[in-house]
Amino acid sequence: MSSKNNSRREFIKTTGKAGIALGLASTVIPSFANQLFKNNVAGIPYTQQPLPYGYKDLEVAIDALTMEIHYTKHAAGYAKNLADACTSENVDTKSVSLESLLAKISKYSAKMRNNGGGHYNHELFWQSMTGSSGMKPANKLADAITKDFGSFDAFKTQFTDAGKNRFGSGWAWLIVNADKKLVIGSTPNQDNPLMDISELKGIPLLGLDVWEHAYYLRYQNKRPDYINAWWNVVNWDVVQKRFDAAV
Ligand code: MN3
Repeated sequence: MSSKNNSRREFIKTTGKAGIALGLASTVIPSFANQLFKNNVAGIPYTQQPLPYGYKDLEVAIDALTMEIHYTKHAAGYAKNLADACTSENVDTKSVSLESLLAKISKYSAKMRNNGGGHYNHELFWQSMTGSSGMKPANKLADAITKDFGSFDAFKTQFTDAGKNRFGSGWAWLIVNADKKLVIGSTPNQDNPLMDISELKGIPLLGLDVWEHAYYLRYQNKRPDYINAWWNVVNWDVVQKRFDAAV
């Protein structure tokens, strides 16, 4: 066969790959969400789940009264309003995962956006904390943190800054982006990186609530003190599982 044909074949192969790469850019969030399920990381259910610890168990970082009000009032409110929005906007919660709903949130109401995000973010937040304080990342996640941020301390500083500098209410995030890299960022209000309207896009591994309701009773205006204490209650086993599923 002539080399001309071969090079044409090469060309088709290459442009074909480029096309797939371009396609991935727009569908990366739903496929990442599906990836989580494939790897047996459970999606976040539409209903509020029991806390994996008691209200008092995170005292080293968050006081029991804040935990109780946060879980039974704020977060419960998001779950209830999400259920209402799903009813009025005809979302079949048995066939549509919360992750894929969030990936198309621009098609729904502001109520769905605020409460779908609010519910998802809080469920992830509760899961990502533990009463066994002082854990650290291990294995592949520890390696990736060192690779993408330089060191664990550099990562912590960058994440802490993302939370400190989020103006008003919102969340700081560690995510895996479309290139399977670890990225730190923040979102306003109850938005999150799964949402198609979010500037920061990827699979959330770890999220920190920096709304005042999350810390005001103990820390008042001192958000950085809350963030510094919060590092002691991060459940790195959970973050590791989400990382393993996302890459
Ligand atoms: Mn909150």
